[in-house]
Amino acid sequence: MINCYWVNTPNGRKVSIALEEMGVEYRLLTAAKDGFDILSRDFRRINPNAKLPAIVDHDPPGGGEPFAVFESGAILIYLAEKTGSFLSTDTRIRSTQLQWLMWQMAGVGPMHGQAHHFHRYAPRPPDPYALERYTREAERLVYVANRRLRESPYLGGDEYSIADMASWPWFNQMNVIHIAREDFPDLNRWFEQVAARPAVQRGCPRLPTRMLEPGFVPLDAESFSRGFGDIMHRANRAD
Ligand SMILES: N[C@@H](CCC(=O)N[C@@H](CS)C(=O)NCC(=O)O)C(=O)O
Repeated sequence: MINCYWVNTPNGRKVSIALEEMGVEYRLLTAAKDGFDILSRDFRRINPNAKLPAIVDHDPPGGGEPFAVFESGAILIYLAEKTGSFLSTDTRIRSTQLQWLMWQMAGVGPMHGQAHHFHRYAPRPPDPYALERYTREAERLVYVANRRLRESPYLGGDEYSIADMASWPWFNQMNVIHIAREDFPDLNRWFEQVAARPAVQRGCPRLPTRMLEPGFVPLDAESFSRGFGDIMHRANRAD
């Protein structure tokens, strides 16, 4: 049994999609339903970075104590290796799949994440330079993906892999940052193909329309502080 500490965001959905694809027995735990606090010392024993997602495998390969994994990319690799699926054992293919996974983790995630932040949550009016910088960089990465998917069925090559699971949830929400997926036909072809997979539909249930629409989301002072402000920073500075 794997406990998955989860939040319904693109990083969270990568892992729920992977768990569904790989047929692993798991339990999704959310802060609201299960009462954990990512800013607590207890949670930092699972994820020292105090973020979601994170997993605890109660039946790790080789046995022994339950094993915790944080960072969505590391979780995808761990699950792929545990189940022997969606990550090739051929050196070249595996490297290509990992290159596109790392590209997502180091590029698409942070850049689209910051673009989402400035479009949705930054105290208004957002800094125009920050808004432009992150939106343009996010868009540049979409061009890179579109070109890649013109020459290759999937991001990691001929086979669907954890590289696709990592990028798909982010490309599902691009209109929030005013990038229309329909303007990128090769990316769109791949997107629809992945969207049709039953495991993807189970791991990423249809999102409420408000999550897919552009627009500022006002947060009350406490939610803002816990997510982005003083409460979050104070908790992360504490021993
Ligand atoms: N690089 C990390 C990013 C983790 C991250 O920033 N998670 C966000 C959600 S996407 C988070 O935990 N935010 C605080 C919260 O949701 O309460 C990963 O891919 O796992």
